[in-house]
Amino acid sequence: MTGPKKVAAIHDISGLGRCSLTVIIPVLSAMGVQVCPVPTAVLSAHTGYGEFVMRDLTDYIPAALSHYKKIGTRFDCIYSGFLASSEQIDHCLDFFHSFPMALKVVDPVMGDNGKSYQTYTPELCARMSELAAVADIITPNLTEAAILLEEKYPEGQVTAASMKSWLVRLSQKGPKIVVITSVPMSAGGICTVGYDSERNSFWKISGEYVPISYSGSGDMFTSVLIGGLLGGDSLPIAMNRATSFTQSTIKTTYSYGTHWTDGIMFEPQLHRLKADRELSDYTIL
Ligand code: PXL
Repeated sequence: MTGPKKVAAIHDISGLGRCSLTVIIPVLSAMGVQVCPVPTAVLSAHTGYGEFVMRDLTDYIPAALSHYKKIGTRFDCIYSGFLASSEQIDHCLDFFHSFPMALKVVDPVMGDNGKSYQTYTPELCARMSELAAVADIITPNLTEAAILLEEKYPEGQVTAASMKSWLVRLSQKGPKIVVITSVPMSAGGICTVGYDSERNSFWKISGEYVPISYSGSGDMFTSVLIGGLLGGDSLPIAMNRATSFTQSTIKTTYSYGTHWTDGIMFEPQLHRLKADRELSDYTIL
């Protein structure tokens, strides 16, 4: 009766490289969720290209928020990701505080493979914990989890015990649910690990190792996770849905041999995210 769930997605839009809004909009739309993009920056290509042009939209975010508040917009979820300046932390906090009923999801986008992204200043990384503190759910990759905890990035494989301790320590910063992606576990494979602090339950989804890390994988994972949770999935089912879709699109991409900066070739598989049943089988009376 209420129509699709509505998500305000506070992320950049990058022309080349399939990440952030160019992944989030198609993925959530395919899952029957409406995306209201709140762009943090426009880039000709994501930062992994090394050379790109960028327009910072820091001023735009509070203006858009005022507009949405003025017209009484309601969001079911606020989902933040790649930010262009440390002031945007304050703007995201304003968004979260303005819609207290919305599910607050923070993907603390800061880096990958042990390194922070080119445009991320130490101040922006340091302030990311402020967003994590007000979130219901955070979805760092292993690099971002290490930055949030001020830990060294673990080279090589990690144990289940150390990941459990990281999950608990991250949730003690505020979020009820913590999901860490791209975790090379000593038991084998690349895993997604999750913790629900209210139930004190820990989950692990195992994935196969693929020797390339494509841009936008984290955006895809968190978007499918949100689509699943808004559709009623339990946490482990949403984690499973997000891990298996991301993994299978990564494997498709790998088979074509494209460069990692091109991102995940998800277009051929997008239909798999749609509802099982087409809901257009009515007539007008
Ligand atoms: O997927 C993370 C991401 C989002 N947006 C931009 C990026 C990256 C990672 O490189 O550069 C602009």
